[in-house]
Amino acid sequence: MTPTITAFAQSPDRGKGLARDTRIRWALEEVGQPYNVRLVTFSEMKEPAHLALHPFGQIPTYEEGDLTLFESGSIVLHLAQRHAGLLPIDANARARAITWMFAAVSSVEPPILEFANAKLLESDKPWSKERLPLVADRVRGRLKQLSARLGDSNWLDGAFSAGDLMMVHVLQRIKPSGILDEFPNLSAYVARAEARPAYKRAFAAQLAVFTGTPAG
Ligand code: GTB
Repeated sequence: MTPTITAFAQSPDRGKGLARDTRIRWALEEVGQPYNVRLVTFSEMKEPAHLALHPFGQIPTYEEGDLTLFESGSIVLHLAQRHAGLLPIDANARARAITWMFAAVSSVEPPILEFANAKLLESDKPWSKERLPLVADRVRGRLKQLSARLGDSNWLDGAFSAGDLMMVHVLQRIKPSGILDEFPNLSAYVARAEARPAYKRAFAAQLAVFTGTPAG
């Protein structure tokens, strides 16, 4: 059964691939699964039909037969567990790859989101100029640790995995700030992932929603 995901009808990032449906599209492309997309407006997301799928009225959601999921990490894990290509076979290596998925959403994404929100929602506040450097330094602190762990490896633990997919998508959100470039091995890591054909297909598909032209 072809799954259906939800995505922004009009993504605020104007097709830059930063909204979380891109993670799901990318995972689906990596495992070679076709999918349908239902586009939702901001007001539709808050209506009962969508709230039945997503308790917080957000995208993305995932529907496959009688299974409905929300939370991008859980959806990517579901795909990685059911299809080959995103998790190692070896049980310990698999557990480590899943650990990196959790690290992405619970250790790296929070300071990056704090920074994004500080820029987007607080820049008009009188204390913003003083606070933003502190928030940026918290991002740097976490990226420094991640950079040290990655070292000169291509991926976080052996072959590319769902852990890398989640981590790269989290890191992309901080790219426009220039902070990622302060860590050349992390910039190269993100660029390596963006060069994957599956990522390119996912990016093109979400961009096509914004431009209104079908992807390649
Ligand atoms: N923890 C959830 C998950 O991982 O799935 C978070 C889901 C989430 O934050 N969804 C956002 C949403 O639906 C879209 S992705 N927001 C609408 C709302 O809450 O009303 C977050 C996002 C939004 C915009 C940009 N951007 O413009 O760059 C990037 C990412």
